[in-house]
Amino acid sequence: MMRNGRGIWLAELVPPDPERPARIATVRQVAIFNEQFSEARRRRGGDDPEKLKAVWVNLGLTHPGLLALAPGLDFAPGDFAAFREGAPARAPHLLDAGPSGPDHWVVGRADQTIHAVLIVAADDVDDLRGELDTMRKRAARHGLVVVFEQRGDTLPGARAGHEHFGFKDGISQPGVIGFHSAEKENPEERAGHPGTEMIAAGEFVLGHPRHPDAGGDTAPHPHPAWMANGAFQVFRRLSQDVPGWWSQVTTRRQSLPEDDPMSEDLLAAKLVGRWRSGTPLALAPERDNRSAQDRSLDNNFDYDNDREGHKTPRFAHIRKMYPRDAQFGDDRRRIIRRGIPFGRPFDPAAGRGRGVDADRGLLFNVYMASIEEQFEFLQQTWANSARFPGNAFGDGRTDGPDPVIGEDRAPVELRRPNQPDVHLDFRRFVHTSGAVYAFAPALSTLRQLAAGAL
Ligand code: N7H
Repeated sequence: MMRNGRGIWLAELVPPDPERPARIATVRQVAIFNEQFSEARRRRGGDDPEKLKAVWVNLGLTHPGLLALAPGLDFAPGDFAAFREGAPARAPHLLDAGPSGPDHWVVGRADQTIHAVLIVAADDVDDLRGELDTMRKRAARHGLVVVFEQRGDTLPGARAGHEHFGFKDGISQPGVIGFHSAEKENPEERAGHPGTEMIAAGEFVLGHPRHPDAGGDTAPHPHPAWMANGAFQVFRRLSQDVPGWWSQVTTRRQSLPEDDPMSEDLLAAKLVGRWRSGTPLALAPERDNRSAQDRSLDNNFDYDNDREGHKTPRFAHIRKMYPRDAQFGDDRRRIIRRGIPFGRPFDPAAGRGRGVDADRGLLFNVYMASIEEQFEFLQQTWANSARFPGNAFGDGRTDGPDPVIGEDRAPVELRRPNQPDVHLDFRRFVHTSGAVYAFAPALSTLRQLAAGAL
């Protein structure tokens, strides 16, 4: 039976009766809609279909949040240390210190108790306002407090789909076995998405076999039955200093000899691993041949023929995050990224709130089966470490940390054929301004929680 305001609030979002529709979207509903949307857009020659609009609600619960709904809830046989301890306690492992330290966060600080992360996504701004209004009233009615609210938006006009530094985002996502269909000729690849590897569902949701490790083991992560089909969620509010980033690119370019052929654009692409348009350096190492490039091939590459990092540096953000090389066991490190920019684009001529006076960045929001083995590993062991992948390649070379999200003051080694290596120091222009670790339960579990049955 429902015991408190929180339980009643949850029951309004997710009625315990499975016959009654829930306000929380399932992954499958969203996937079907996205498929229809893409199809309609194709039919309209690339324009968004006006009639096809939706509002989606997603709910993640923190460790204290789950316990508030179901006191004494049993997590055995899992450990879930990162989730239990929470994001601020884990910050030192991730080198979130100084301006990125948890005391400065606007959300997720140790002195804020957060129970839930509610995401409301809509195609239409009035629909969004309407849904938020309903959500706020419902929360107030049941004595819930909105600790923090953050608006996120796709950037306007030609910047749509790009993040604030100007790079196209959301190009590479894992294919999920049993959810996406595989290519008939090559079942390891997602149908219609060349280069997109199919990964076992157990890497993203609990209760399913994992991607085989080096010894062939596919055992799912240990978890209690109520966690099956749920995913861990890492939310990070990452502030970006856009002018700082680009002025650094300019000054570092200027530190190279005048006759060096490296353009500022190429240097920026070397830091990310893709040109601003999204074209990967692996396929276009000298200049962005976007018009000649088939967009569907933007993911169809690996770094096997570029061991030295002459095309895509070994420190480049996308290479650090997904080395596309089985020897790193990266199939077990993938994450499903569902981020969106916050703040208005940097455009100082447009007046207040558009220049350095305003905060802007990425609402980094990702899903996975293990926070420690996926998000934290990527940040700590690959992004922050100057010695990855040199140490793993066994050539002992130190290439530098990830210059986008890695440790501040990243000294990186730029390697090019027939030229001496160039050593460049990069400050980090992304800082953490909030973080919450949550768990997004399956709908059936939310119904049980709402019924007070767990
Ligand atoms: Fe990254 N950026 O603009 O530089 N990211 N990222 N990221 N990121 C990616 O390939 C960026 C962050 C990953 O599959 C692209 O889809 C920025 C964190 C992963 O080849 C661009 C921030 C973590 C991938 C950026 C930021 C990751 C990826 C290319 C912070 C995890 C896929 C788009 C403000 C710890 C790699 C694409 C692959 C891609 C940027 C954060 C991880 C442009 C600005 C914290 C796994």
